[in-house]
Amino acid sequence: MEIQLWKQLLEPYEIAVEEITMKFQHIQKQYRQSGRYSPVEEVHGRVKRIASILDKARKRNIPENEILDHLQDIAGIRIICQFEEDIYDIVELIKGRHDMKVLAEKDYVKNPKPSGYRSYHVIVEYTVETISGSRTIPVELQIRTMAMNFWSTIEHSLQYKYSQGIPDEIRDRLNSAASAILLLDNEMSSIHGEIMDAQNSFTVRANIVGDILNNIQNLYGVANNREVEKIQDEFFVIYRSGNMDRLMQFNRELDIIAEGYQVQKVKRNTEY
Ligand code: 0O2
Repeated sequence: MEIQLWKQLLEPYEIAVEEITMKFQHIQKQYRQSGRYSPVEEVHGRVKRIASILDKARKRNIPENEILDHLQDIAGIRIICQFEEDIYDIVELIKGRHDMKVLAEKDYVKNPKPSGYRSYHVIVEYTVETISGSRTIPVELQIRTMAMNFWSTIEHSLQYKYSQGIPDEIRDRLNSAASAILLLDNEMSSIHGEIMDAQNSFTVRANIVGDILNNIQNLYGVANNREVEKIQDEFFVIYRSGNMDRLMQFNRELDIIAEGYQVQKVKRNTEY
């Protein structure tokens, strides 16, 4: 099949990868904007390269004209999270969506592959609108922790390097690295609550500071400069004190002042 034709056939997969990646980025943004911990830490997407598609099809004896019917990971999304628990929250989140239907799932977290590979795979059916109409295609979502991702990225590149098979000595080291990763994930899970509390209070604080700075900036256009400078100085004193209650109280008072001038926070700063 010509490369040009392949490119055309892969267009719906490109659209699906772009859309789903963006949707998960929005989920992360929504969590963070509302000051909540996001189970989604990072999202990456890719369409399998034509050479890899042909390679996989050849290994499985799939005729070229049937490849798209048999390969379910041509469109792939990787969702990275911090804790093993997050993986299962994300799986539930996927199952609750109306824009994707779960076709299959494989839990390599609870049942690791003999290689030591751990990750949760969900195959969903997803519909995209193209200029030639709707196309429903499978998309593979791989959900894993940062630690699992680290291991599998290294192991994957070694698979490429040693196309005839990873030497035993390196395989042994990969196995002990896999055990260390498992231990790391378990350790992190055991202090899950502590870490989440710290991250949540960081996000809440960042949102409040963002709101205050926004209000101060907006007040500069309408209020007396001396008055705004006074507010700003007061803010810096409270900010440096690190007292969260005072910061929240100051934010509420400033909201009332800004409301008086009708310049109340136009835009919340969501950066973190
Ligand atoms: P790429 O380059 O990432 O796209 P099979 O591939 O035959 O084992 P199946 O049914 O295609 O099985 O799906 P499975 O087992 O769920 O694995 C699909 C994808 O998971 C692989 O795609 C890898 O991305 C990842 N994966 C599975 N096993 C391993 C492993 O042992 N090590 C690493 N690093 N990744 C793994 P591709 O097409 O193999 O590769």
